Amino acid sequence: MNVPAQSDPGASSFDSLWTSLLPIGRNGATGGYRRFAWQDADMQCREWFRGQAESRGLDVERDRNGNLWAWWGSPGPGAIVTGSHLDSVPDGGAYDGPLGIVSAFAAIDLLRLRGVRPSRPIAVVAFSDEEGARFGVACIGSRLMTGELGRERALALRDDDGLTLAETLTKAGVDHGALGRDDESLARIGTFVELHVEQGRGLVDLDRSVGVATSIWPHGRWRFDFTGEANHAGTTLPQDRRDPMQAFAGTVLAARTAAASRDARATFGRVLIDPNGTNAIPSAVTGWLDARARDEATLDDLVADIGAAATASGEADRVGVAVTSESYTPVTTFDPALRDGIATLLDRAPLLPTAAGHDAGVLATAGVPTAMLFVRNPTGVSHSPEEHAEDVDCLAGTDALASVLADLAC
Ligand code: HGY
Ligand code: MN
Ligand code: MN
Repeated sequence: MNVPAQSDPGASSFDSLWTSLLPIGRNGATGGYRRFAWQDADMQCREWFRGQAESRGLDVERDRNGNLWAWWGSPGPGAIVTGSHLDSVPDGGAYDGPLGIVSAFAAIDLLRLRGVRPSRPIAVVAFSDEEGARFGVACIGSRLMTGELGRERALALRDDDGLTLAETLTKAGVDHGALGRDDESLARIGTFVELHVEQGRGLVDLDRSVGVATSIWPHGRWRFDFTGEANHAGTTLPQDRRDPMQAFAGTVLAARTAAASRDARATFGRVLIDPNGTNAIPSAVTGWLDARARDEATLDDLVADIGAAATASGEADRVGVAVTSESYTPVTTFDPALRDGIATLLDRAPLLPTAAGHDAGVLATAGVPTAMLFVRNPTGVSHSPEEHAEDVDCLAGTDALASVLADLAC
C-alpha cells in the first residue's frame, strides 16, 4: 500500500500497520506466507501485535490458550471484540487473517481521530493457529477457549516432525497448565466482529467493496491412511504389488466425482508418503480430506461416499484403509439481528454466505453474538500468494469496521 501520509490519516495508519507486518514470514521464492503456529514467523507476528498495541496505549494480554488481546478500556463484560488471526496456510496470502487485525488497529486509530469515546471496552484479538496448518485442527485457539476442543486432545496433537502441542508450547515458553475452556475470557465478549478478505468473488459480482456474512457451510477434515508394502519399483510384478498410492489415487478421483454430483467441495491438499522414494513402492500414504457442503446431511453423505470409495480401492489394491475424523464444524448461522443491523448501518451492505471457516464461526456456535465483514477480493483467489484486496477496499473495510465498533460500543 502506498498512501501519502498527510492526505488521509486513516489511510496512513493502515499503511504503516500493513507494511510493517508484510515482511514477516514471507517466502522470497514463492511470495507466499509461512506463518505456522508457534514457529519463528508466528512469534514475530505476536511481537508485532504487542508492539502495535503498546504504541497505542492498549493493554496486552495472552490468555490461557495463547490468544493475544489488546484492550482499549478495562477488560470486562460486554466488550466489543474484533480481530482475526496472524498464522497462515503453507504459502498463504497476505490478507487471510492479518487484514482483520490490521483493520482492527486502524479502526481504533480512526475512532480516536474522530473523538469517539466508547462506553464499553473494545478489544482486538489475535486467535492462535486458525488455519491448523501445523497440528491439523483448525481454529485451535478459539476452539480451546470455547471448550469445543478438549485440553487433553489439544496437548497431544502432533506436527509433521512428531512434536506435540504440549512440547511446542513449552519450547515457546508458554505455560499450558491452564489450557482449555476459558469462561472468563468468553464472558467478557459482548459481541465479536471479524473482518476478513472475501474468499470468493461475491462482492466483485455485486460491485461492492464490503459485505456482511450470513452463514458458514458445514465442513471438516478427515485423515485417510493407506497401508501397503514397500518394494522395488522395477522388479515387483503388477500382481505382487500392494501399492497404497494406487488406492489413494482412486480415492482422490472418486472424491471429485462425489463432490461434483452434490455441488459440494472435496479436496486432498496434503499428503505424506512413506518413505517417499522415486524407485520404491511406498509402504504408506496418508492424505487429508477437507470436505464442505451446503448442509450437514449432504456433507455426511459426501464423506461416507468417499470413505466407501477408499475401502473399495483398498480392496482392489490389497491395501489397508483407515479413515479418522479430525474435526467437524456444523453449519454456522450468524446472529440475524446483528447481521441485519450492520448491513443497514453500512449502506445496505450485501449479505453473503461462505464456505470458509473462521474463528467467528467457532464463537457463533458457542453462543456469542457474532458478525463478519468481508472485503472484496478482485480475483477471489485465497490460500495462495495471489490472494489480494485493493487498497481502496481495505480502507473501506476499515472505515466500515470503525462504524460498526462505534455503533456497538457507544
Ligand atoms: O480453511 C478455511 O476455511 C479457513 O480459511 N481457515
Ligand atoms: Mn484461511
Ligand atoms: Mn482466515
